Amino acid sequence: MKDTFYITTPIYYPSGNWHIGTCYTTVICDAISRFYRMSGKDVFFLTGTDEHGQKIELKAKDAGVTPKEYVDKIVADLKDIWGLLDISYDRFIRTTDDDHQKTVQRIFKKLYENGDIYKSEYSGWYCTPCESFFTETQLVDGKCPDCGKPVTKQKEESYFFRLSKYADRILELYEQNPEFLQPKSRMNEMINNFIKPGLQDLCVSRTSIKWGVPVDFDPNHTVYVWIDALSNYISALGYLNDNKGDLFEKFWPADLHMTGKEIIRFHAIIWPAILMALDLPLPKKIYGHGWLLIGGDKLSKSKQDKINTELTDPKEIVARYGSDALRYFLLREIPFGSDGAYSNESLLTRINTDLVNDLGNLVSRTSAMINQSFGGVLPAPDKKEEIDNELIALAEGLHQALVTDIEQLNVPKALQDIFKLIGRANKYIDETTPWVLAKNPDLKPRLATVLYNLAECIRVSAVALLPFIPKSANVILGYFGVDASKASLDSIDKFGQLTPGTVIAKVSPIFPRIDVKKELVAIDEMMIKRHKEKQKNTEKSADKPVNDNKKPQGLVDHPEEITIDEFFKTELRVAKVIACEKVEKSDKLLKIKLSLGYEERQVVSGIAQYYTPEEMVGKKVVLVANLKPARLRGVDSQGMILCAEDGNKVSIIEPDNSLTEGSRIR
Ligand code: ME8
Repeated sequence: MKDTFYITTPIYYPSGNWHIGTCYTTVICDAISRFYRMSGKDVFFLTGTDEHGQKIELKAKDAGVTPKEYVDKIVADLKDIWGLLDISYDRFIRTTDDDHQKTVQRIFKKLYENGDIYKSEYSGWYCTPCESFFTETQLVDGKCPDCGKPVTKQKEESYFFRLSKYADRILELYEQNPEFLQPKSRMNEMINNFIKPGLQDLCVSRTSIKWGVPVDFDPNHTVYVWIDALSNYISALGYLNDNKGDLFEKFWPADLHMTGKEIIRFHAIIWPAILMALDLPLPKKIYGHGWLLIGGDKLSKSKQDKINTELTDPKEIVARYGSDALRYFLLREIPFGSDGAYSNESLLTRINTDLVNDLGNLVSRTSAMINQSFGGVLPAPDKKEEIDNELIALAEGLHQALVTDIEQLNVPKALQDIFKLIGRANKYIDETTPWVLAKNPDLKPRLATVLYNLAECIRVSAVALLPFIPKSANVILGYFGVDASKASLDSIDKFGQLTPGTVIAKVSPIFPRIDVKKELVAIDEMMIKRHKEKQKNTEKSADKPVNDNKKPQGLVDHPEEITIDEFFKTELRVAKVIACEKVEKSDKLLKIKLSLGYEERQVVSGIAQYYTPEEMVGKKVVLVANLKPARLRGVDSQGMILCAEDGNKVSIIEPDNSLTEGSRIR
């Protein structure tokens, strides 16, 4: 029987637009799954969505649809994204799936019958309009954090899970299995911040939330979030299910639960305690990875609306650069276990440097030379030289290096190791100078050896790349006559597997080169335009005039009328430019430092084509001082400078120079 490997992602909340942070965990799990499948293991890769709870209930209400209708749409979108990114999951579980809900009810009942769940009272701050409980720390100025209305102290009958009972066993688990929770630092965090201060029993049902799995023996109660969500890892395998096959026996315990670091506590404390209470084996490893950051902040569903010129929509990135470019970036750029920064520039640079220059060039140069010198037919190698042995040794050692990297879950290191071979092969071209060999017919046997070795390096690298960038690796192998669907990792243990005589077509560029400077400008313009349109639309829908046909008519497109109070919402102030420079790699943007007298501000303005930094310094300008902060090309902007636009001319509005900095303009 094959070795098995069971790997899971968190199940995601379908509560907003998907972004590349969500893709990060799933792409890593996909690469690991593919790697182990290619190593001959029987892999089960689970991902899915966590669809219950109050947040979804409220969002659906706002959208005027049922919770199920609301999540169906967002879940379908996530499945589309997984399709685009070639995610090879074995099951996509939804907590609204019937079999999952049945299992959750049975788990709840079993825990109740065992005495691990008991009925008591939950006490907290209740907001009547939102029908929600909040803890003391969740309140904002003592009021509801959602609607800002007053809250009252209330009690609700609830079921509780005896988490406190399991504290010692969890500590024992950590001691006996130092590999259980990784990276290692996370274990100390769990012990010192949560277990040592004392675990509290956990509230696991609510009567105030209806969108959830009903407790079947007490239907006033709904199973509350974490028992529902965490159970997906066993319900997906058919645990406590009438129609279960052999998946649970085959794959449980999980080999790896991969999660973001913010939900490690639930996976490393609550989940093991639930499993202990159910008398089930514990997962072998839990890994809490770091976050994808934009401008220092965690990329999240709720922050996506902030004005920003970074691309965060996976569909858009895939449409512009292809799925493998995004997969490669996520797998390679972010140091595993730590946080990593995302910017358009880092994405484009990574694509150009590694995929276009290193990999793309190696493949196109080699195929072009085989076409030029051997009519597109792979020649048989002749005698080996010392330099060949070094290259071959590196290629033959790659598989083992990757096994270690993936065992340690160090995916970026695995890619570094593959690109070490690709880099070495490119250097081998420079050292062996095949274009010189091609000029001398006596050196044809040597040329054949060099080109054969290069083709072999491409085969080895492309097979090794299949788990990470499956589409492109597949295409490259196709050019070299290898059937990727049958390629195993063992096939790269031995150099010299390509058959001489194989026809090798001239490769068209696998990854088109990107003009980074131009592309960054294009993205900035597109994103700024999009934000403006969005703003316009929200303004329009928020404040529809009662009598639309009273709008002034004429050649100029007049915006809607506003009241004086609305106008005064805009805080306009006189500001003095105290420093100014161009935003790096942008033709249009200036970074301007302003003094308001009482404070300094930094503003990014698209006026570089009309004013030089030198011209700007010393000018008095009108600043929109209460504009939401934005990030343009990775630079923070805290306001906007007023300009007049006249055809192609743009001119700054300059208040009288004698006006004091910070003066209010009305
Ligand atoms: O927490 N960088 O769902 P969720 C890296 N339903 N990873 C990120 C990320 C970022 N900026 N943003 C999100 C939940 N993620 C619960 C989980 S599991 C039983 C229940 C990834 O939609 C990361 O894996 O908030 C994180 O843990 C997960 O999305 C959180 O997704």
